[in-house]
This record gives sequence, C-alpha cells and structure tokens, in this order.
Amino acid sequence: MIPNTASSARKWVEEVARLTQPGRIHWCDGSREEYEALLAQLVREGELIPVNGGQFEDCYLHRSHPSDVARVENLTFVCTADREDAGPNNNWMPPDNAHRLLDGLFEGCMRDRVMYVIPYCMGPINSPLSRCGIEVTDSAYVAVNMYLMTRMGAQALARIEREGEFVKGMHSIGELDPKRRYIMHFPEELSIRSYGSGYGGNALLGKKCHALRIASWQARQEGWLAEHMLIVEIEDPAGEKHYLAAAFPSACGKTNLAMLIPPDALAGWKVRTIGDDIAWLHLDGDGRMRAINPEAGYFGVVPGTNRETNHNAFEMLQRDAIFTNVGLTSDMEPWWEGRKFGIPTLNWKGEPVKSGEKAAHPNSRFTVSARCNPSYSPMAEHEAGVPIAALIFGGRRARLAPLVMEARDWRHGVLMGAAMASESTAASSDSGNGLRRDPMAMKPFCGYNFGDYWKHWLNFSGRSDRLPGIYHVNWFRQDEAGKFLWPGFGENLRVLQWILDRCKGRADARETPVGNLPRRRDLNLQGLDIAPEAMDGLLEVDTEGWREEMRSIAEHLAQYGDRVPSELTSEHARVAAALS
Ligand code: GTP
Ligand code: SPV
Ligand code: MN
Repeated sequence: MIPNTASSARKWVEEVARLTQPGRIHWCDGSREEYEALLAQLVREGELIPVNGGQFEDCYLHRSHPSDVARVENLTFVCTADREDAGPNNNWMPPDNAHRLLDGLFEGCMRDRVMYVIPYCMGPINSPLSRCGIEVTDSAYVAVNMYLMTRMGAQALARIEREGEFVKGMHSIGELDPKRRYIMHFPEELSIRSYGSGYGGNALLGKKCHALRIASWQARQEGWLAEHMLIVEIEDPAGEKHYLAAAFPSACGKTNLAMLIPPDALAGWKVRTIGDDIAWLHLDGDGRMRAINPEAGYFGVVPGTNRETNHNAFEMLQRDAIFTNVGLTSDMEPWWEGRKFGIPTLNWKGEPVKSGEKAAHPNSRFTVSARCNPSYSPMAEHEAGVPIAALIFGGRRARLAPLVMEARDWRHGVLMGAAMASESTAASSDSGNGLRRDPMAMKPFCGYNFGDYWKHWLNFSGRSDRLPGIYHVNWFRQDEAGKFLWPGFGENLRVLQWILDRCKGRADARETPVGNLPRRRDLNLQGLDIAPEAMDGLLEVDTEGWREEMRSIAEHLAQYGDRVPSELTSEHARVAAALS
C-alpha cells in the first residue's frame, strides 16, 4: 500500500513525518479488517465503549474531551495572501505567520504516537467531479470516522497517484487544549492544518475543511459550487423522480429532510437520500445543474432522533454506528434527549445524570456509513450526479420568515440566500446567541469573501437558461408560547410537493414583494391536523416586519463593501421599494 518514493503523496507524507516525528506510520488501506482492528484498539485504549450488543450491533460510544464538543468558528482561519480574498466572513492570518505558528505546534507532536495516513476521495470514486485528499492524523478515532464518512484507502490512493494533485490535510489532536487549537486553511496551496481538536468538522478534514472551504475556493475558479446542502430524491405517485438540494444552517434539519418519510396522506410518494450535508453543483453540457454528494456517510445530530421524527436514521443507528457524546442507560444503551424511551443513568461525560440536566450533549453526533441508510438512493453513486429541479434555502426563525416562498428569478433567489438568517444552535461553540445572518448556510464554511461568492452565484444566470428555481422555507415558526406552528419532519413533504408543482407550472401562488407564496388552498393539507389560523400565520407577509428586515439586510450586505455585486444591491433596492 505504501507508494513508491517518487510519488508526490509519499514525498509529502515523509515531509510531514519529519516535522511531527511519529513513532510509527500507518497507511490506511480502507479495508473492513483495518476498520475492525482500529475499533478493537480504540476499545482497548478506552477511546470507544461498546454499547449494548443485544439491541445495537457493533455500535460504540466515544466521549470527547469536555472542552471539545463542536466546531470552533473563532479558531477557524482562511489564510490567503490578500486579506480581502478571505473577506470579513472569515478569520484571517497571513499565510507565513500561520505556517510558522503551526509548524511550532506540529513539531514533534506525534512522538510516541501512530501517524495515520488517510487517502480519501470526496465523491464517487470514478466521477470526474470528485476530488481527492490525504489526511494525516494522530487520531485513530478520526481514522474510523473517515472510513465511515468517505471513500478512503487504496482506491483513493490509486486515483491520487494517477492525478498527482490532492488536498493536503495535516491533523493532530495535540493536547486538546483550547488555547492551542487552530483550524487553518490555505486555499492557494490546497492545504489544511488542524491542531488541538478531535471533534467533527474540526478534525474530519474531508468534510467542512476540504469539501466546503477549500472546494468552494476551487469551485469559484472552475465555475461550479460547493454548498452546505442536502440532496434528496423525490418520486411522485406517477413514478417520476425529482431532485432537490437544500441549504439549512447546522442543526436546522438537513439530515431530517434528506431522510424524510412521507406522511400517510402522501402515501404514493417515495423519498430517498442522495446526501445530507454537502452538495457539489455543476452545470452539465445542456445547462442543467447537477449535484453529487462528496460524502459517503453521515455525521448527524443525535438529539431529537426517534422513530417518529426520523425513522430511517433511527433504523441505521442500530448497527455499525459510532455515537459521540450521548448518555448511557443502565443496560449500556446509548441515550439522548428525544429518543422517547429508556432512562439515562450516565451523561455524556460518563457521570451519573443529575436531575434537570441533559444526558446527551446537544451537539452529540452519530457517524454511520450511507450504505446503512434504508433510504439511500443508488443515484448517489452516479458519476454525473443528479439533475436539480429546485434549490431551497432555509433557516430556523421563530418569527417573520413564512413557511415557504418562491424567488421570482435567479437574482432574487441569490438575494434570498445572501440574506438568510437563523437562530444559533449547538453545532458551533461560539456562533453567539440569537439570530445571525448565515448566507446560503455557508457563514462558517465559505473559503473566500462572501462578496465574491455572491458574484459567482449571480454569474450562473448568464451561463444557462435552465437553472433550478430558488425557494426559501422555514419549519421553525413559533407561536407566542414558543410552540412550533408547523408539525415539520415528514409533513415537510407537503411543501416540497408545492415546490415541485410550481417547477412544473402546476401550482398556484400569490405574488408578494418578498416572493411568491402559496395560499392555504394551494398547499396539499389533506389529512393534516392544523388550525386554519396557524396556517394563515405561517403564510402571512408582515409588511412592517419585512421593511425592518430589509434595512437589516442592507447593513449586512454593506459589511462586504465594494465586493458586493451591484446586481445584488439593486435587487435589494427593488424588493425594499416594493415593500414601501
Ligand atoms: P448539521 O449536521 O449540523 O449540518 O445539521 P442538519 O441541518 O443536518 O440538522 P438535523 O436534520 O440533524 O436537525 C437538527 C435538529 O433539528 C434535530 O434535533 C431535529 O430533530 C430538528 N428538526 C429537523 N427537522 C425539523 C422540523 O421539520 N421541525 C422541527 N421542529 N425540528 C426539526
Ligand atoms: C455542521 O456543524 O454543520 C455539521 C457538523 O455538519 S460538523 O462536521 O462538526 O461540521
Ligand atoms: Mn453541516
């Protein structure tokens, strides 16, 4: 498995080893045997705890360091030569300084540790749209997660050897000290250096670091898009398949929508998953937008997952899953808030549960291969990707944003995406409290200046007249008492049905200054127990509230100065004028 000395992969790995001084180097071949041996080793080291072997087959619990439970946006940097290229949306450091800082941290950091070399492919192994990388890490937990989440090992290495180019990712858990923790990106060098965290997006470098931050940079140069989007296949009762891609911020419902189970009233419909977190979007030769999911597994939010909310996810967690930071029952079963049965005895830190405290961490996660998903679509392996009928943006907003609205055209849709806002969640340790703007759900993930990013989005309209429609949804509207107005989950298919019908010119809408909205009668609400007043609230347009919103959006856009495309400011002015 170790490539010959002339190989660029081998040379780079040797260079890293000279810096980090590992006790031993392990080139991962990606075999099941290797995965099982690593699991056994992690169990011996106490890094993984096997959970109940009766109900759960080959499932494990990992408890992360209590200070290392989510992405750290304050410690995540994009290091471009010109600060303006990273933009106000990213933390920035001059590349030389960043390298010096990280060289200091990485120097000798793997002494007495094993250095795992993980060649991986993001996307179907033979797809021309896929991209490869190598992650070097001293964490076996990262290696087993990468096995479940990416196409890793010998085949990926063969492709890297063929192509000669790959994204270079260096990772060490270091001392797991938040004061010595950095997640650094060097898009101009196609490289990533992550130190001091073993958690999720900080450490599984194929995911947010490569497939979003570095890939978004490459995508701009090459004319495609790398987005924080799920991709879902919807088969209508006539047997026709449609594909939607949707961007919601972290912990705002992508995994759930990607695995949706149709409610009884929509029994003829079938929903299958292509991807639950990341989409790479390309225009094909006919001007149609096509999407691939670069990932091969899921790193999903555990709390709230049960048979009713996400039956598919619940099913796939019964075998070959790794849980991170959930609680345990006295029978050693994994337990989390919203699981709906069982009683936790230990919390996510392994301490006895105290009353009133959560047993699972709110950002506790499961890692599982996509192959375990009962609703996994074979089209996810398709090398050309799936054709996208509509793009959907959405946020978690208790007020104002209606259940669904349609952009009048591409430019309006880009404004909808650029203006997106969402309430903070546990997926990041430091995204603040309350509402924040999260353009296209990419605030933590866009590897370059948002102004340039919006321009890149807008440019698509000059390249094709077959672009997907753009929509905005909000499953999270609340009443005065804080109760969700919309039942969500499976019932969200009713909204998707309206979107697909609109794409075919088969459904009606009313035009408003903020977009086209369904009336109550335009939605399929058959068999749904919802008060007409709640429905009216979900579909209202509060003109005064929207005027205020447009003022706030203007301030948000102005932060990006002269990098904001004029088409976007004029589109904003058009909507604002229509509201007054
Ligand atoms: P990341 O993996 O962080 O990118 O998150 P995600 O966007 O995939 O979010 P996910 O589907 O895991 O959902 C996050 C939380 O929102 C879970 O606790 C879900 O139970 C809850 N949720 C998802 N969909 C809905 C919905 O339609 N309505 C309501 N009320 N809650 C939902
Ligand atoms: C997110 O936070 O959007 C995730 C989890 O999908 S992580 O891999 O930690 O980024
Ligand atoms: Mn995500």
